Order: sequence, then structure tokens, then C-alpha cells
Amino acid sequence: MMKDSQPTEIRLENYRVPAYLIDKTRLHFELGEAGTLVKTNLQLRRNPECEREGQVALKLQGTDLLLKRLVLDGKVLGTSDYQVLPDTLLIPEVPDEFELECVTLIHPETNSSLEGLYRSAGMFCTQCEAEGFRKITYYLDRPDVMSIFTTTLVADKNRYPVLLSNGNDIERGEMGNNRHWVTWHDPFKKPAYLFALVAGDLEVVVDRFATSSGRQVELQIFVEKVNLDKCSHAMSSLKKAMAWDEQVYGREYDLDKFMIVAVNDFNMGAMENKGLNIFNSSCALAKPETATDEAYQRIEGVVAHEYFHNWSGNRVTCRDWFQLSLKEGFTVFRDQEFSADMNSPTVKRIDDVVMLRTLQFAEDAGPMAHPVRPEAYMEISNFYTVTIYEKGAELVRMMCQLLGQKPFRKGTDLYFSRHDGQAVTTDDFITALTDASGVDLTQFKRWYSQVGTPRLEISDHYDLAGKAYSLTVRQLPPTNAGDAPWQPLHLPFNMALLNTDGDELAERTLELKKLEQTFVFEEIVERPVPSLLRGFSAPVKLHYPYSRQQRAFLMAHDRDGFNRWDAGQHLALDIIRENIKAFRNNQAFNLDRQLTETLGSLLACQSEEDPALLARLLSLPSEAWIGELVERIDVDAIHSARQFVRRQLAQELKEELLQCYHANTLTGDYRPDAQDMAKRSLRNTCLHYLMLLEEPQILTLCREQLESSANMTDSRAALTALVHSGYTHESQQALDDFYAHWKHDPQVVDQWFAVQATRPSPDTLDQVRALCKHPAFKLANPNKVRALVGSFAHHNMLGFHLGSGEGYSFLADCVMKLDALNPQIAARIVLPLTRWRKYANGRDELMHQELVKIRKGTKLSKDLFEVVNKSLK
Ligand code: B3K
Ligand code: ZN
Repeated sequence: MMKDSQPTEIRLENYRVPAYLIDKTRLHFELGEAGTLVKTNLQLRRNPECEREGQVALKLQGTDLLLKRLVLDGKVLGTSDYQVLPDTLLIPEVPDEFELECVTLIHPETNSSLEGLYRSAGMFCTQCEAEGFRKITYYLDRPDVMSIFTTTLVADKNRYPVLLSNGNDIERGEMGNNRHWVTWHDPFKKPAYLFALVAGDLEVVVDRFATSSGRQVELQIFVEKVNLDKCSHAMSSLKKAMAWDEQVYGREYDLDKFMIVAVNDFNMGAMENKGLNIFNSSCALAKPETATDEAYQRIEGVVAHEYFHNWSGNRVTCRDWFQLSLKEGFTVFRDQEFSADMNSPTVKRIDDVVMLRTLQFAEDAGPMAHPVRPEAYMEISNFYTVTIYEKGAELVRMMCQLLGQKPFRKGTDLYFSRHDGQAVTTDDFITALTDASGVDLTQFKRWYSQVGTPRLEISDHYDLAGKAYSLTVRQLPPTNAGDAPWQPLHLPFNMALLNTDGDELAERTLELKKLEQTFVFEEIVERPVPSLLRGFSAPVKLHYPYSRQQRAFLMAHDRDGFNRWDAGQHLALDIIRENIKAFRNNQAFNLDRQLTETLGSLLACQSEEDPALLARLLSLPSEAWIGELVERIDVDAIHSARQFVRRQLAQELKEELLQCYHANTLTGDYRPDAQDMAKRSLRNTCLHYLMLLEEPQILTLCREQLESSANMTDSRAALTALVHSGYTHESQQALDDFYAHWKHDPQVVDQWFAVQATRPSPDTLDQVRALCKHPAFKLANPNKVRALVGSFAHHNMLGFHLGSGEGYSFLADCVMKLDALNPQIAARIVLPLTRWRKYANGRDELMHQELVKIRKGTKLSKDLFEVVNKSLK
């Protein structure tokens, strides 16, 4: 918690190598329900790279620890030999090489921040990234201090039969008092943020994987007994990921065991601790009856992501936290490519770009905007952002494209071999790519330091007589670049020119480097339609004056699936924007036939399309993305205009939608494969449209789906369609039945909360308030908070942004309560309020008031303070 003064900023320019290194770390935990005793034995020495002269005090980080004993080279230190400062233990005089023993008492049983060592559902577990290890013991808690860990866990045999830590279990035994112990040794040196322990009454699912060099790896997934039937998808995803990383990156697993543990209380998706990944249950556990296709895909992606970190993050780690995207951007790129290979690459790209354009572009334009390699932070937990992760991945994707697949692979091979066992920087990564490929990436590095989303303004000219087409691309700085110097970027720009039949007259990747560049295409016999930024080859905002007709043409004919979809999104966007204007001017809404006809003809030949792509083609831009694109957000106008277009499409295409719904009905057992998921997604997209008609025949269809479905994808889609419709009585009944059926399963209950919290209606707030008092809701559990409060405030524009401001004060109250329990989650949940400047009709003022109210609150955490303060500046 923030005490009296404002927290200070940590700056990249102040980075200094550590004065001391820790070669070996021995840990001994006596786990108990009324306090845990942690004994450490550290082998320290002066860092030869540290240039400071003479005696340098040893400063160890530690938070909320009760120091019991300190021994240096066998000598017990007295209170005059050291100082216990807030968050620091200072020993002014130490030799150049020494052993330090330290005993601290901690209280995992009351640790609700879910950082450090804590208890979740009767088990002990840890989360140390980024700076949680200092809540366990005094340490050099920074990623460039890498050590060999040996860990002994002691605990009650009945309550904690399973005792896990990183590496291999080398010894175990029993003690008096019904206690037992296990010692783990991790042969790979690692920073403290990758340390983990788990102790609990867990069951295990076991499998094996033989690596390409013949090493047998035992794969174990530890879960509570009730979840034993929910592990198979995570296990098969893990095996696929292990094989893929060998094939695509030449990376083999390096320990004899790979363990995953699923826990219910977890701040984020999962954590890549060496050999012992800890997962939020929501990203690990699935069975057809309880998990949606979306969850299945999320699990596949997250399991792979954490596994890939074993190389991109663990074997080669970050020098400091400003380099976070070194491991996260690269690993997200790796998991995106993995998922693309396992499913439809076009649809995966669409889904990733949707996320980037709605969330990351908004972050880039808001008060928390920061470069992929930030310059400063107060609380590093606030920088696990879509910019570090998703934009970071885009940067790696662009470099991969600029180099080409094979040179890129040579580059990553060089990076891994050159830096194995080191803590390095994004510059080191880029240098390895350059050294291996000969491609100069000097200018490209600007992507890492410049903040904001760049814009490309495109104009063209066709010379009929000379059969030449020229394309001029101008780079414009991000809109919020302010006075900061901005320089043009290096980027790959994929494009093609299409003739009236949709044939490609030219197809190229242009390399942009200058503020303005003109490219001339010869022998172009007719005026072409350009297909620009294919596959979204760079994270930019594109401006080209397409006509609606050209957009509809691209939607029907472009060979690049991504651009087909994107053309459709922009066509719909244009129409929705026209209706937003109409709403504001009190004029009648109108739906351009161009959209109805294009979607109608796609539906008419639906059997020729990839159903997953068709589902995306049919989906309108989200309210969030529309909001990102308009100058000021008029909540009612956006919602009404978009809703009008959806309803109108449903009316005009009713027969086609119905036909498509039935044509995509699956029989037989549920399979979470790409083909079946695609069909379910298309069918449910149709159902959502049809339910807008509020016709008895469709209601029957929806209820039949809800009642007969044996998988959660179809059940949840039907429940959502019903609850988000005007059928109040039927939906309440369905919600009650659903809860009665699933109340024993926390993951399904989360979905039950989310379905209700996202109902687009001004009275949803009352329901959310009531649900906060529901026995199944727990403020201390991040999944519950995300499902109810997060879904409401982040994904329900109409419900949350009430003209009265009540939604805002509800959120602010929640955030303040939450901050006392779990600062990381509080600082995330508050984010919608921080975008106050974007909102019109007095909502900005109301949101601002709530932020001021939060800032005035007592004992604000560093996490929440940083976010709120930045947004009020
Ligand atoms: N590296 C972790 C995230 C840790 C977040 C700490 N607040 C999960 C991941 O990105 O794989
Ligand atoms: Zn990661």
C-alpha cells in the first residue's frame, strides 16, 4: 500500500547492473495455516561487471516480511549490522563472497493480493512475476540476477500430500507430527520471478512426450479431484505445442518433467514458472459440457504460450522489466502462429487483429499509452498490457516478414544459442536477427521506442494512356504523439491490385521507410481496385478513400481472406456511422442495400465458404471498436445505430439466416476441432441475428437449442441470445434453470454471471448490483470479478455508461473495495473510467468525478494510484 508519499517512477535510463550476484539459492518452507517460515541460504558474490569502487552495501528487496534471523558466513547479525527499511533490507558491510542465511515469517493465509505465496482453495501456490518473490523472502528480486534453486517444502501430509517446485524432485521423507518433506532441484539458473511452489491435496493426470532427441518427458497436470475429467484438452494442446516448437523453432524441452497446476484464484491467465506452470483454471480446464469453443481455443493458445516461454523467457530472459516485450511479444507471436497452424490462419489473424484494433489501439490513444519498450513505470504490474503483448507480437511479426521465414529462423536460432542462460534486451534480440540475416533493422527499432498508432494516408493515380498505376503512401504520426519527436517507421506493406473480375494484376510487399513514398506499377491495363495492408501486415491505421462499392467488391472477390473481412467491416462501419449521424440529427435510420446484398449473396452460397470466416464476415464491428474510431463516444447513438443495422439485416436476410442455421447443425459427439467449431460459430451467429426479430418461431428454436445442447458452446450461445433479447420472463426462467444445473461448477457460474452482465440494457446495473450479493460471487476471486464487474464495465457500453453516472459510481466503489484486497485486479478493473476524455454528453465529467473520488480514497495501492493519476493528468 502507498504510505505517506507518492510512489516513485523507475526509469530505464537508470538501469545499472546488479552490484551482487546470487549463484545458489537454497529455500526451505515450513508451510502452515497460521504462518509459513521461510529459511533461505544464499551464496552471494560481488558482480565483476559492477564498476562501483570500494564497499557497496547489499540491498535486498522484501515486502511484508517479518525478519527472524540473519546469519552472514555463520555469524548471527545483530540489529546494528543491518537496517530493515520499507521494502528493503540493507546490510552496509559484506565481503566480496559470502553466504547469507535469512529466516522470515510470512502469512500466505491472509495474502489476498495473489502475489507471492498465497492460499487458494485449501492449497498453497505462488505467483512471483514480476516482483512477487520479495513477498516470500529478502532477495535480489530482479530478472538479471539468475541463480540455481534448491527448494525444500515441509507440510502436513494429509492436507498437502502433493509438494511441488521447479525442476526435479531429488529427495523426500517423513517427519514427526504427520509432516512430510520434498526437495526439488532446478538445474537451470533462473531469476526469482520464475520460482514456484505448490502444496495441496491434488490429483494428477499423467502423459508422456518423447522429444526429437529421444528424451522422455513426463507430463503432469495437477488439479482438484473434481476436475480430473477436465484435463485432456490441455494435455493434448501441450503435446501439440511441444512438437510444434521442435518443428518450427527447433526448441526441445530440457527437463524430465513438465508440470501444470490449475488453481481457481489467479490474477491472470497463467504463469510460465520453470517446469511448473501455474494456470488459472479458466485457461486449463475444459470438458464439452462446461467449456465453450472459445475456451477450448484459449486453452490451446495459453498452454502453448506458457510452454513456449521455456525458451523465449526462461532459458533467455529479460535484463529488466522495460524489456518485458522481449519475452511477451515474441511468445505471443509464437503462440499466434501455433494457433494459426492448428486452426484456420485467416480466422486466427482476424481474431488477433480485432483484439489489437479494439484494445491496443485504444490503449495507445489513452492515458496509459506507452511504447513497446516503456521508459518509465511506477508499478510494473500495470505494464502487462496489450501494447507489450499484442503490439509487441506485431513487431516480431513484421520483422519475420521483413527477413523472410528462413532467415528469421536463423535469427531466432542465433538468439537462443548466443543468449542461452542470459538476461538480455530487445536490442539483443534485434541484433541477433540482423546478424543472422544481414537485414538492417536499425530504423525498425523506432517501433520499440515510439508511442502510439502510426497512420498511413494513401492516395493513387491511374494513367490510362501509360497503363501505369501509382500509389503514394504517407506516414503520419499517431494522433496523440504530442510534441514528442516522431520519425517515420520501417514496415512491410502487403498489397495487390485487382481487376474488375477480381484477378490480381500485381501483388507485392512494399517496404516503407520514408515519410512519403510513391510506388509505380507498369502494364496495368485497367483502373484497379487496390487491396491494401493485406493480412494487416503492420499495426497502423489506414486511410484510403474507398467507395462503398469498392469495399463490397473486395469483400466478395479479394483472395486475401483477411482483407475480404476487413472490407466488410469498413463497409458496415461506414453505414453505422451514417446512422449515428442520423440518430444525432433526429433523422430516420437507413440501411444501404450494398451491405444486405453482399451478405445475402455470401449466405446464399454459404456452403462454398469457410464457415468460421463467414461467421466473422457476418459480424458487425463491435461497439468498442466503433467507439475507438469516432472522435467522441455518443453511447446511445452508437448502440442504436448498430442495433438498427443488425435488426434490419436480420429482417431482410431472415430466410437465408434460417437456412444457414439449419445447414450448419451438427450431429454426433462434440469435437473441439477447427471444422466443427467453425460450424457452431456460424450457426450461433445466425441465431443471434434471428433472435433480434423476437418471433415466436425463433424463440422456440433458441429454447430447443438451449434444452437439447450437450455442449456449452451451443448452450451459452442460446442462453445469451435469449437473455439479451426482450423475452424477460423466459430468460429469467432459463437463467434460474441454468444456475440450478451448474451451481457446483465455478467455471460455468462465471459464464452465468457474464451472460447477465453483458445484457445491453439500461437496467443491467440493478441486476449486476444484485448479483454482487449472490452467494456465488466473491470479490476476492479475480475470475468472479472479471465475469461480473469486468464484463459489465468493459463489455457492456449501454449498460455501464448510464447518463446518470450510476454505472461509474458503482465501478468506483467496487474498485476501492477491491484495491484493499487485490491491487493488481483493482488497477485493471478501473480502466474503462480512465477513458473519460473520449465520452460525450456529460459522461466525461461524471467519469472524471469518480476517478477523483478514487484518488481521494485512503491507502491507495501503488498499482491503482499510477493508473488513476495518469488518467487525471
Ligand atoms: N508471464 C505471465 C504474466 C505475469 C503477470 C504478472 N503480473 C504470463 C504470461 O505472459 O505468460
Ligand atoms: Zn507470456
